Amino acid sequence: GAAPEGPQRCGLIAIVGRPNVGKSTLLNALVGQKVSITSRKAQTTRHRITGIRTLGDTQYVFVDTPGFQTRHSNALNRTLNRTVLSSVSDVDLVLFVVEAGRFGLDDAKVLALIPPDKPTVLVANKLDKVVRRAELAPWLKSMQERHPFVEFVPLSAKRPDQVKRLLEIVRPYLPEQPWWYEEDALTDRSERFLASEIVREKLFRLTGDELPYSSTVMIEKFEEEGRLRRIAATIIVERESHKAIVIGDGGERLKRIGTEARQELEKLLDAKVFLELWVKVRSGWADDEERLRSYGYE
Ligand code: GDP
Ligand code: K
Ligand code: MG
Repeated sequence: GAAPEGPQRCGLIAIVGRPNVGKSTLLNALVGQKVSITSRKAQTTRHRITGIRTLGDTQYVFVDTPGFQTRHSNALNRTLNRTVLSSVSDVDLVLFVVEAGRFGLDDAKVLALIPPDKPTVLVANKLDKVVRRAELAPWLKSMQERHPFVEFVPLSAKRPDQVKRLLEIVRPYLPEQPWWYEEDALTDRSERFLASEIVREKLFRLTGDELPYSSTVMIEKFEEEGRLRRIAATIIVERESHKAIVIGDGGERLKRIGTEARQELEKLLDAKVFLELWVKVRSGWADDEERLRSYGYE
């Protein structure tokens, strides 16, 4: 619909938390469409993703971050941590996401990165998994003592009504200023980037725990001809044995990755998609800062 009369509101909101608390799921629910890939694997989100939602007089610009990495120390993880740190400094509000009823060492390490004077909402996600509801109130009280949170919001990122309430809670924290994006914008990332992310999501989902997180996807070709996209992508793995896993018996798995990625891209880009997939072995890429830069990890 048309923009409302009166001043517009617009602001930047960072979504932070340890891996797997549901940040990307929450971002997609806040935006109302998938802009960030999700999976049960801990290092699914590697880039800063912007998701945009315009509702009434307010434009919400969300930044999804890779989870803060605490376990391994290689070049990829150091790069991910720098991305988390830089995303918190210039935002209007932080959504600090945890699993409702839980607060561990990995959560504490991320919370320690948030300056106390930065308005921060505690989002207690996965409420649907909390069995003992009576224990939630004392747990919330204990969280209140850990950090000067401005709001406490228990919810499930999979419940649209509860996510809508979070939007209402966030609204007053955003400044009155003109919108930065078109009313119907969803993300500031390119179609090319979305294509590599969707292929990576299908790769992770269809290989499960067999494939280490260090595999990645490069887009070799992205051509636009009206409502048609011709895309060629290479899946890069560290070993020959990983290549065999990705390809699967008689090429079955690679075919499925390609089919699922193509179907989802056609929905997302609203276009017909031709997708070509290749698999290459490059050992040690996750340890090589120079090479990471060439793959687009700033
Ligand atoms: P991230 O690493 O913090 O971005 O987490 P993801 O968004 O990738 O989610 C990690 C896992 O938690 C996925 O399997 C999600 O489906 C699951 N998840 C996210 N939100 C919820 C929730 O509200 N309830 C339940 N039961 N699972 C959730
Ligand atoms: K994840
Ligand atoms: Mg994520």
